[in-house]
Amino acid sequence: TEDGYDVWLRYRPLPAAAQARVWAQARSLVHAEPASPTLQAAVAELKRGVAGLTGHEPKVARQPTAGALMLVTPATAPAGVALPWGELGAEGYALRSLTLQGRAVTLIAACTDRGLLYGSFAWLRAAQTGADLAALNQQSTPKVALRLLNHWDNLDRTVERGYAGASIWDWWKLPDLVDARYTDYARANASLGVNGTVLNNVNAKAESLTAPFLAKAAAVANVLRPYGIKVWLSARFSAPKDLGGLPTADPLDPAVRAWWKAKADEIYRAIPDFGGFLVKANSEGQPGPQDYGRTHADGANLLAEALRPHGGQVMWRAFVYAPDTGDRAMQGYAEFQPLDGRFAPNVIVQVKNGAVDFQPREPFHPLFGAMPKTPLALELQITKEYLGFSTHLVYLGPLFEEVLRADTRRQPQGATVAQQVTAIAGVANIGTDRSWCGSQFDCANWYAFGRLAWDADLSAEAVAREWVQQTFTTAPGAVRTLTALMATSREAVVDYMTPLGLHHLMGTGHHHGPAPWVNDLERADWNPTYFHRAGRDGIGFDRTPTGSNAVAQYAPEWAARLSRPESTPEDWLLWFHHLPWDHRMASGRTLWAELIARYDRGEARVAEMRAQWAAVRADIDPARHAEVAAYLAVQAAEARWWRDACVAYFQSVSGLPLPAGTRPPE
Ligand code: GCW
Repeated sequence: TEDGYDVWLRYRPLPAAAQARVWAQARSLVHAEPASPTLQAAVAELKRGVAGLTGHEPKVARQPTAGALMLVTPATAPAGVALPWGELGAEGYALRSLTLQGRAVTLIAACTDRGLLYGSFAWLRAAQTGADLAALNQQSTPKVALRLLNHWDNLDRTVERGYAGASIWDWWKLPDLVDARYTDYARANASLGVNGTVLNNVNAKAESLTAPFLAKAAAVANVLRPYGIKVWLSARFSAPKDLGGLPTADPLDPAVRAWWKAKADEIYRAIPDFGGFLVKANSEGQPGPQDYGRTHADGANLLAEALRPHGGQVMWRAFVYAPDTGDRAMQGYAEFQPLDGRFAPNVIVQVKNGAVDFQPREPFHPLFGAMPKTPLALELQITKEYLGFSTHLVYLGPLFEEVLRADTRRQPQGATVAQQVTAIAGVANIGTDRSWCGSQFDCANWYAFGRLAWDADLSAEAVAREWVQQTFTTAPGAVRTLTALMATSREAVVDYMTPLGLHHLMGTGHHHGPAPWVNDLERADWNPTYFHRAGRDGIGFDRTPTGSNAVAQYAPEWAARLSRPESTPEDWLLWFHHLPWDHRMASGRTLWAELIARYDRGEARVAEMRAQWAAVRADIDPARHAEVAAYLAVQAAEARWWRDACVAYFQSVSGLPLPAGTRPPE
């Protein structure tokens, strides 16, 4: 049956001609003996992949025969073959077709077995996406060193903002029972180059650092290790009090420092290659160094000191906002930018892509490029907390691409967000659901996260295409249609939820569905009315010098551009400006008419997506086709709900008539 469990590693039989082409290049496998666990994983994947795609399993051979696939490192590469070893580093790989003693062979070459594993997955991807396997000449090295999933998984197996069932980490049965699913999780991540995973929620319980849980985490780490994935844990800042019985968790207290050192030593005894801690501190009620009058740097450096002898790192989150201190979008920058230069070398400050919270569209966070002395991580959300959960089909590749390529105009001149980060983290959308992510298409978001974290120069559209080819079909017409469907899906959700720079209009707490009218929450900066500020006079959040002046947190060139509506990208308009309803838009419409046109366009796009999905029916297995069709029906109803609720509400505020021809909201 096709239930999605195999994600993009399905390896179903290719069309006959393609089968022959693949088999011709993979008749045997040649590799070093004895093979490390990582090399064994690579060889096993190649056997499994080729067998699935062609019906023939390649045999392992000692000497290359014609059509051999050879996994080689500098120590085992055939003499006389020039390979770019110096450029490959610890993770990169090269794929080369060449003739060796008169025999056509393919080299998968890397400096390490991990590189060979990534190269093997790349070869399998090439085989499924129609590359000319007889003339391969590819090379790839990741530019961002740390590529992590962040699980917001609780120890009771609930998942914060999870829409795909329970946590896959079965803490009750671990460490003695190790679910085979962990291996498939590792394979899927390794196929993308994900090299770390934080197992537990940033809203962390101190228990995750107790001996029993460390033993459980160690068992998971043992499964993930051959696949090049390090285990990290979220740490609760008050753990020395909660677990250690100390009277304080003050980062400058010697007993607190000693406690963390001992804890780090204990962790590394259980998990020798432990990655480090992820920390949410003094944010949404979590404990932190400010509880003791200390700074984020004091707190991060405390943990960094404990991890440093072991080579571990701290990812310290910059997602902070306190009630009633002005513009919520400004607080991350305000608290962190002045600390640039004060963090220990093994601290990375982890910054969400935008300054508010994982909205369908946000301008890039002003901290990118603004802390030149501090390594930064980009945090993306793969789970769709604010984008319709797992029922709405929204391909996030374009959102990730948009932020990775955003030009911050900071030194070095013209640097993009991708060029300024040393780590990329994605809040996972994985659970016990058979399809892993709550819907078939949500797996594309896990896939796109990993692929773009490895190589931010890939286009979101190319990534969508290769995902479709591996996941659904290689039939060219269907591939084109589905790639197009995915490409427009993110713009659709922006249009039917929060067009033109609007943000945080979602229902309180759960964040599903429209609630732009809510204005009575206990904290002002949680209210949708706080964000849209609509009234008779107009709509939008003034973040220019006449308002909160958040624009001043950006590079001078951006600050100047964003201070004026004429030079602000229209997609960000109401994020930065409060404008009258009759403000003239690029289309020639008034702002009021444009807003409604965007909501209409979003609703119409979902109708098109349904038609596109219906058109590929013959190329998709019935079970998955029916499932996606049912989800799209829900999305169509909810897009209409969003459009109608927002149009009706904003009309009640603006008091303006609907433009001629507009469907009245129900
Ligand atoms: O997006 C918000 C979520 C919280 C989350 C928080 C954070 C883990 O609504 O559920 O908590 O952000 O990123 O810390």
